[in-house]
Amino acid sequence: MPHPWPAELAALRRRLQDELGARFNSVLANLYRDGRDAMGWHSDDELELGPQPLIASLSLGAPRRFVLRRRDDPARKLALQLEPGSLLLMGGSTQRHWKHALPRTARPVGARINLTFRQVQPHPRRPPPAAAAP
Ligand SMILES: O=C(O)CCC(=O)C(=O)O
Repeated sequence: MPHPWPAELAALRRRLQDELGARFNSVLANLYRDGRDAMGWHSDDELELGPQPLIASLSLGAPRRFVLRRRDDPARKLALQLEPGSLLLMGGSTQRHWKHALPRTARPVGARINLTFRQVQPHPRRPPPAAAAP
């Protein structure tokens, strides 16, 4: 259920839009209370995000490790430490080719909030079905 933009989030959105020259009409907030809260492997590849979504991911609170792995070769991995105040941009075909996750950690870590700004298309078009062979 969509909510109106609170003033603080609206201000952040304006700043991101100005800096990045992009539009965002939704923000998803994740709260990780401690190292036991985590996000499993996934791609943000929902139809309503379009084929090449730009996702602007702002980290607040405790630093956490963020990992990516290729969908076609899961042994190919990248790891980033997301520091408080950092902005991670995922654009182009990142979601098509990579999955990402925020793993659990046994280290004692405090709470973290992650805000991901996205542009959701209200009436996404499905790609046309592949043409049948003659
Ligand atoms: O908390 C993070 O940095 C990851 C969040 C995430 O993967 C998502 O919202 O899709």
